[in-house]
Amino acid sequence: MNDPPGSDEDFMAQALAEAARGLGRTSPNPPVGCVLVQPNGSGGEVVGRGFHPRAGEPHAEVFALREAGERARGATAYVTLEPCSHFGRTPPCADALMAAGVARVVVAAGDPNPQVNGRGLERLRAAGIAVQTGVLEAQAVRQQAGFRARMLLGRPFVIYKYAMTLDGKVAALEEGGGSEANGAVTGPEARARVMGWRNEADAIAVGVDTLLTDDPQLTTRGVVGGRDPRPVIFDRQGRTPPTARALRPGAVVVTAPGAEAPALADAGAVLLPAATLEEALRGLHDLGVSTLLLEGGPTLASAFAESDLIDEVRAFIAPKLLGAGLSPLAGPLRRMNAAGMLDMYALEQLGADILVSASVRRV
Ligand code: AOF
Ligand code: ZN
Repeated sequence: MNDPPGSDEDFMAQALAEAARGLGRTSPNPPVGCVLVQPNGSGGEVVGRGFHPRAGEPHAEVFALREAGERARGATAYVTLEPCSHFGRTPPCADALMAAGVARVVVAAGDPNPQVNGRGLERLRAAGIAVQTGVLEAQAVRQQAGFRARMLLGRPFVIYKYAMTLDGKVAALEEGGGSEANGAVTGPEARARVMGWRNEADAIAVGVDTLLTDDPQLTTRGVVGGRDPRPVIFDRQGRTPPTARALRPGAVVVTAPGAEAPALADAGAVLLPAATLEEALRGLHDLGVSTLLLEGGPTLASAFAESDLIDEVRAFIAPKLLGAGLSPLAGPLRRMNAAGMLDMYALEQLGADILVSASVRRV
């Protein structure tokens, strides 16, 4: 947040921070934030803020307009997503902004929903409102990645997270390479960051081998007001023990078609038979999963990468050497695909570890 105070970027950064409060809670809707600003001599005064808390509830703009009341008249609205123009579960936000007398609307990213897709902006312009788009667009697109994948790809956005040593190993050979092994690779700051991601993801995926080795809880710990992502276990033959800690109600077990796992259904799991990873992701999409955090291990991640189903990589690098061990991907990427070429968008030090964030450019 190094944007000059009072600039469009500064207020949009505040709107993005508002939107972030809804992350992991809004699916199938996007996380959206809105800040209303009354221009004054020194850049402007924030008169209303809002975010979309969950599907079925009012949109971000409505909460911000409620807070601003009469002070919305003549204000500038900073919205992280194009205001909607359609009657969905809620009425159009473009109309609400117009009715409140907002003078200018600044938008970060367009809404790819075919019911909106530019019509919100058109409506505002037609009403004589000054409209500007593309402010902090890259950040907004990343924040809305799950929703955008839902709309544009018909599947969840997949983030592969792993932690490796300086010599590129995620676990010693005899270990499973799962989440517990990762916990041992990095320090507490990296661990806390992962908990933040779990809080923001709709679902978290592991392979059954990781589950059998580590019995991970796959919960969010140490985040104030945090919620747990939905566990998804890739387990073709239904080998998941019904007593596994991750098998809380709503957990999904992806099996091969025809695999029998009555004990897992009794334990409250949702069985999702799928012949391919694409089919599994379509099933998760239908269950309302927009962002999927892939946490292990290398065999499952390789299968995703081979099918070009990894959209982003978040890799921790710890200053340790391990010698022989497992790599983040178990097999070769036999054919070059989008997942083979990534754009690094952030590089951070967290405690003693480095975090590299890189996304796949698909369009
Ligand atoms: C906005 N502001 O805060 C959000 C928007 O069923 P509804 O009425 O909730 O509409 C959902 C659609 O509205 C969703 O697919 C997306 O296109 C847009 N979400 N729009 O102006 C918001 N959450
Ligand atoms: Zn709306």
